[in-house]
Amino acid sequence: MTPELQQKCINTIRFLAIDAVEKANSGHPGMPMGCAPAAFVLWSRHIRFNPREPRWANRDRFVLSAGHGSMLIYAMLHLTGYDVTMDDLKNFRQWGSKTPGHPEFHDTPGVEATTGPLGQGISNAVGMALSQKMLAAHTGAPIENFVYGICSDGDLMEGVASEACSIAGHLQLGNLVFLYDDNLVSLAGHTDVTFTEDRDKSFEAYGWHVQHVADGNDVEAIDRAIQNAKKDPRPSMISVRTVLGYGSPHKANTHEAHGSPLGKDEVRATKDNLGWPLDSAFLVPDDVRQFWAGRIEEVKRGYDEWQQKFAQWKAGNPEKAKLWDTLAERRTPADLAEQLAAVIPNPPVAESTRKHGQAVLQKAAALVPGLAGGSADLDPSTFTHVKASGEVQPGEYGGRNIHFGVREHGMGSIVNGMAYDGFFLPYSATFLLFSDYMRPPRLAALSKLSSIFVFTHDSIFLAEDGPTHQPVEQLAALRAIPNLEVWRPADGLETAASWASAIERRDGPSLFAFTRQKLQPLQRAGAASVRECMKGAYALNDVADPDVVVIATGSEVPLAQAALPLIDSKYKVRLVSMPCVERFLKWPQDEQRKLVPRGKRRVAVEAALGLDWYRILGDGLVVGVDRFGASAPEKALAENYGLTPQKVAARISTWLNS
Ligand SMILES: Cc1ncc(C[n+]2csc(CCOP(=O)(O)OP(=O)(O)O)c2C)c(N)n1
Repeated sequence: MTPELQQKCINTIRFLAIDAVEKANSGHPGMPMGCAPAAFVLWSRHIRFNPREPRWANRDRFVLSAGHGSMLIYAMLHLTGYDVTMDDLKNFRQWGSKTPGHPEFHDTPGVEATTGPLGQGISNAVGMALSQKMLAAHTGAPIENFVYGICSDGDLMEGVASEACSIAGHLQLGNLVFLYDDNLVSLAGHTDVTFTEDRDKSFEAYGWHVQHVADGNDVEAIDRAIQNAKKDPRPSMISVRTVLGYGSPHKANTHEAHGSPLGKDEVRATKDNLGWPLDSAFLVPDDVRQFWAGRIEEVKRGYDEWQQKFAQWKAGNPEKAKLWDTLAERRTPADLAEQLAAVIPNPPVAESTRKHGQAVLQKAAALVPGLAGGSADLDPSTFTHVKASGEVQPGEYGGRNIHFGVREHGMGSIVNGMAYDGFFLPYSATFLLFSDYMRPPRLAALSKLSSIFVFTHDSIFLAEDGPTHQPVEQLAALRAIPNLEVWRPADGLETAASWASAIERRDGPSLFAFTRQKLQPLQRAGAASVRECMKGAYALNDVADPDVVVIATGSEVPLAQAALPLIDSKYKVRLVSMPCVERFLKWPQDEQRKLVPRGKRRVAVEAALGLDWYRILGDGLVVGVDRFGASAPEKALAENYGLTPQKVAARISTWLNS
């Protein structure tokens, strides 16, 4: 390839980004302008892909952590033959387009992760790299790929990136290669006012291999660094000194090039400066197209060769091939829920739902080989360690217990990264209060990932540890996330239903709120069915034509059941257990009304802030917790917060009679 053609290829990327941002009249041109040479090197010499099969198992993954530079990846996907057309580029940031403002997993073939919240992409990439290491170790399949990415100053300033990169270094994820767009400029100005730590030392301390490229336009130097990175057994960070908005005579190296169109005059001046046809828009010169056509052919040959190798491996390893298919297709037994329910003691015993969760998880892991995860240094409290599985350790990826350390945010993002990758069904675990340190459930919900978030110690009734550890408003906040199913089971059967539902769910994440404290067994009329619990709500005592419906979840179901006989006897009370509000709200309206009839008085009992209950209660009563908790034994808390059977019954009766 001549130096002229190479330069043309690079400038094509720059001007596709510039023109799309200009046409949309919004977006971020500066990052793609600076990173175009790095992107060119990555896709023309390293990344192995198949545009016809974007989810090819052995593809190299690419994650644009600096998601604001989305036009960079859209331009690359267009040039490399993915189903991202020129019209799609022209529709950048428009309603229903394949080219939204920030990359979104389900919107664009070739986009591996939804990015934009800085720090997430690089942390997801750690999860993908771990997933591929584990896939290779579990199956022995010929996995030979890398997870590449580009991150920015903003990414590395975010704490979540430090958490995830620390784990990546510890676990020696040598299949992870990141380029750092080290342009010294962020959104509001130069980084000398915010970010002067020695990044090299930070990453070396994490156990990464660190290299520098002094000039972001030096294609050969970038190439050499990537080659070195691939040979090194550690994860790699290649710091590339780029110029934000490179080529723009008046805006390069200023934050003005970061997040707004260059403007008509500056676009012309930039075209003039870089020798690009002045009146062109969305230009891809013929020889540039030809070059990429050649590259597509080249990677196709690599794809064909690998597919052959893979087919041979499968033929020679029927057992492992079966495991591969089980993971790839996420096969689960048809009677999963029943098998999980069978591990619950019968007749039921007083137990915490975290402890029930432990028993269910052991069985689930035996039935679902892709189930893998761990806690943020809380296994002895969350009970989420799988005894029959090995540990994931540096250089050893054949286990399924992952030790995330005290890094909740990183854990959530790594779990999402594994879920994006799609082979393992990942779970995290910590205390419910620390969901405040861990917001990735939102991105999992947005991206329709099957991540599972286990939270224990789910109310003030964790007791003596006090209000810093006692969740109050967290359930309401989590239930406010669209497409997240929040399960708060009341006993072993509902716990089995929660796990079964989460494992079977294909269109979004699930979250569990398990108790620390033991719960009295529920009084169930007749044989209870796990499938009924999986619907998310059901009546525990079927009273025809009730005057009042009391809805409870988790630890407050046995409490409400104990309160029931103490409520003013002139009222007929139906008690509903609602382990998953979101599932109930998906029922057809007439079904909902059969369980919670229209015009009847309604009460919710839940040891949490009741904000979210008014969706169902209307002007009903919430018996909950509307202030911070306190450090005290469980009994004293129940007395002082009005959550004894007597006090709950008295409160409901007074309200009914008022
Ligand atoms: C978590 C998060 N906080 C804030 C933002 C808003 N934001 C977008 S880009 C950016 C910083 C841009 O600086 P840098 O990462 O260096 O990108 P560059 O300007 O070099 O493209 C900020 C603060 C965000 N996207 N995510």
